[in-house]
Amino acid sequence: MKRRETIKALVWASLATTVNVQRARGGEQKVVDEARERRIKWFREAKFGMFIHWGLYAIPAGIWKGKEIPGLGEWIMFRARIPVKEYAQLAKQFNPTKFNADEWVQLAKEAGQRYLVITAKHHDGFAMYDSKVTDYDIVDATPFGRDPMKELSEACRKHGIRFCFYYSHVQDWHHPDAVGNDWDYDPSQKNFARYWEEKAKPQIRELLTQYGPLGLMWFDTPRNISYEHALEAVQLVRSLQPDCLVNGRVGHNLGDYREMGDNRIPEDVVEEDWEVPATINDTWGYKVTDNNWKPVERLIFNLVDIVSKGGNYLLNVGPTAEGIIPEPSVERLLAMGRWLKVNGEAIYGAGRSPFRPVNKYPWRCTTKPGKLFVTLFQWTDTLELPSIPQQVTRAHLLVDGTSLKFNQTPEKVVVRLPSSAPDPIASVVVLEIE
Ligand code: FHN
Repeated sequence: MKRRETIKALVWASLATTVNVQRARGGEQKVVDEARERRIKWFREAKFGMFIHWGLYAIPAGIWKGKEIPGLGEWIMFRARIPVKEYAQLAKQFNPTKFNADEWVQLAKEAGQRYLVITAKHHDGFAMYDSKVTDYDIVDATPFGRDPMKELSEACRKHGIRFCFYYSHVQDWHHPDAVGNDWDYDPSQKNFARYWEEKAKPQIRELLTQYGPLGLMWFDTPRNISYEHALEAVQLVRSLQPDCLVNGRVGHNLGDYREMGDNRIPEDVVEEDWEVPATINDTWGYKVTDNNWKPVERLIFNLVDIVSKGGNYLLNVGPTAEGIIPEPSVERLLAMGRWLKVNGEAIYGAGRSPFRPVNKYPWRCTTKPGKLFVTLFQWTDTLELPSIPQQVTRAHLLVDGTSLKFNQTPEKVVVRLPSSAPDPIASVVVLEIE
């Protein structure tokens, strides 16, 4: 067999059995890790999650002392160099009386999202849960006085959504020894190990022991964390919740899967397990001036594109200080959910496209044993696919099972399509193969 054919045969074979390896430090060592294989099963099936960035930054919502602060909403403390003492005053105003855990989780459910990751503590250092490690938390420092994480964890359990925490383990602009705040604290005087022992570790422990089983711990901005600290974070998770995944940004490739850059969808298939965190507008934390909402067509395309390349889509919402998820996000998520209700078979638990490079084609292909799901975003008379080594036995529309005529030659497969698109946004053609 020629080299190109061998590669192609391997690609098709990998659809049946994906060889998974654990990425170890530096990537030198590759071993199959059975425990990880078990842990990550749900994540491979889930494909679509809700990210929630919610914290004190939702109060200024991008405006400080009458001035719009450029950049991400949740970075306002850093961008405006707000002193710790001043920023901490926001807690006294934080009273999200419209917060309803059940409504948020129900929205995720209706959107077709299978897991929910929420900021327990972002870089501003404020704990959005009842922490005994500090009084700088939502229960002790705000008039609200409730623990929204408890309510969300219970709602998630009730609705069958995996509950997960985001925790900023390296940056903490409130703590004098953590990374990030050089306007209140002199970097040369910092002792990261002190922050790690007295805040980060005990808080990670709290999150792993107070909210029931977690789907994953989502760490962020590892910066120059030492190998030992990153390993300690992972070991803490492993010792307290062996089934809980750790995302790639814990540092030193020690996570269970790879985290892509924010809103960075790779050009082609990636053979590892991976996820892309993404925004619906531009910011993560609520920002009143950010109305750059992505159209639902783009969001659905992104979801299919990501799944066809082997990844998960973690799509963010930034609730207001009152506890409301902005309406433009709600509308879009509900539209995605409506699409998934009909076409979810092409997404949940689906595997990578055998047609590569993926970006060469206007459609996207996802796979299950014996089936290819081809999602078209522009409707045409015929769908032309490159050569498929197996015999195609049937082609039909996913929406209603209508059979489609097709012609298979060694070079290509041509499927004849009905005159109008079954779905105005994206329609799925199923090919059954031997
Ligand atoms: O700095 C954060 C940012 O605020 C946001 O939380 C994103 C989400 O992936 N992570 C960091 C930047 O990559």
